[in-house]
Amino acid sequence: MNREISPLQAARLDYKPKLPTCLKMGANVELSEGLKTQSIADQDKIKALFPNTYGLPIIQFKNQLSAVSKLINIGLVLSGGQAPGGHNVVAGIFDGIKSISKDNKLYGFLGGPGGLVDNKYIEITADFLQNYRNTGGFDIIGSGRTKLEKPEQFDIAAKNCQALGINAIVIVGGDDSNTNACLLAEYYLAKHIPIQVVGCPKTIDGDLKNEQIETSFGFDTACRVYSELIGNLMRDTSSAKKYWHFVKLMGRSASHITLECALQTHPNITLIGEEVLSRNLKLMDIVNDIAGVIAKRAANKMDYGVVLIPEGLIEFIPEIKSLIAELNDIMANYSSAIDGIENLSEKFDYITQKLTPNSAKVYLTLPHGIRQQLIMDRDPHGNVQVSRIDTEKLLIEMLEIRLKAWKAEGKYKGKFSALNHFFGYEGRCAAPSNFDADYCYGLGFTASALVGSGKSGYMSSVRNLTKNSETWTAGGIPITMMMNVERRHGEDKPVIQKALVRLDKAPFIELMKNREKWAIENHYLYPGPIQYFGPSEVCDLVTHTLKLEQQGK
Ligand code: FBP
Repeated sequence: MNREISPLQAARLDYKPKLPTCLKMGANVELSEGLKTQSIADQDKIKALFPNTYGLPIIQFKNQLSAVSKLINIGLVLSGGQAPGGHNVVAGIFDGIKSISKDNKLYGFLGGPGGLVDNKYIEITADFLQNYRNTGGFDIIGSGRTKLEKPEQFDIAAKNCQALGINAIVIVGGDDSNTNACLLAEYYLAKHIPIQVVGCPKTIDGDLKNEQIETSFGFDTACRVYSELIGNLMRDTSSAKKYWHFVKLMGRSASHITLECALQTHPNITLIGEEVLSRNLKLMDIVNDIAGVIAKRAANKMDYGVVLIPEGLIEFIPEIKSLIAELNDIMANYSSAIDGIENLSEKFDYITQKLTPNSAKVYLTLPHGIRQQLIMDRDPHGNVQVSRIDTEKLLIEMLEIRLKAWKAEGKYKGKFSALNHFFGYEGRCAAPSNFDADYCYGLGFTASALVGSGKSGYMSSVRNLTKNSETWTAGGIPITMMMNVERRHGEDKPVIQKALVRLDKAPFIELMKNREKWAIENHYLYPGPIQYFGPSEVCDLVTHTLKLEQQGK
């Protein structure tokens, strides 16, 4: 292919990702199997729903076996939001199966889980893959958010796979997609359909992790990209000293990205959704807290600063959480009536009448723009699309009113000029850091080794990540082990438990220790761009979150 690439792209194509030692000679591995496992909660219910995949042992790879050629054809699906490193998962799977037999094949289903059902695929060959190694994005085969959870879809997928001679599906996705991977594995085992299913932990949000999965891939790179940009804003604002920058950061539910970026850059204010919920803060409390810091800095002649806001904040504010839950029901039951109302005020009136008095009051206090954003289409999982809600603008609007009032009362003597930003999509497809490049390649290779060992219902796992990659370990974690039962859209569903920010754990405690100091003085840190070569190139420079969480383990 004759195409123009940048010097950095060329250098990254040549980068050789590191593998855990146990995989260096290939994906034909000897296994060490642990004891039977159980789900984190609701054991009886999960066991009943997953009779064939419940209780499987944790697997750790040991030594390499002598080369045994096995026929493995894998069908790959990239599911959900993009995360840096996805292409290296593909490369790891490809190199892994080829290390078992050069005749093995990798097929990529196009556009996410939908491609598996619609039978849209390509064969991934060495030449084709060559241009994607160590690059960001999921553009190699595309991604999508179609839910794969119905037996009819499972049957069609099996038919499509069998026509291609595929004997295993690897699903690269977040908590919901891996839950569905396990449903698929269970279904095929129950029906004696000879297709294994293995998952890979992906999401920049960092909320697919637990005792066994140390981090999801993409979190490292995305946080580094955002932190570079936040550092740049800090330099700018401490030069001109005239703007408050309100930065909303991706992370649909959990605030891990915001917390990590705060630890990397030391902003003046960091909001953490999970803390808002636990302190039962109202929107007005949050506004008052921020206004307090702005007033204090103004008293020190610092009419500038940086505020970090997780995009999921709005859903953690108790009064808005209840409002959203009611709106979800209204949207589900009356969507065509609502769509039919053209006049916006009439639309708001119609919705307000259907809300409980408390929620109606909250809804009516919100600016029109936010009211409208709260009734936009839900994603295929029924979630509000928080990346499309301008929480940062809402806070600025409310602060302008509050600070004006405080000025009139003589409580604030400053000038408030605010700019809003949203850092989300900019970080999801960056070329993976060395950490993500290595981690993802290892996850893909591990997925091949799990398939080669005949396993199904497992998530690929590479551990010991705070150490040098030479000492990383690899294996598989039974997906049922991460599950509990949750109420989703009025039904009890088995799901992988989402990892929210824990207020009793080291990363949040680290923020708390420094919060006051960072608010009033300037302790800005400028991490700069991701370094693929040079002082921070070594992959054992991991995120603060991972380092702090793994400390003492
Ligand atoms: P995943 O959970 O699928 O990894 O997606 C994460 C995410 O990037 C969120 O941070 C964000 O809210 C959402 O995707 C945006 O979704 P979309 O790409 O559909 O706009």
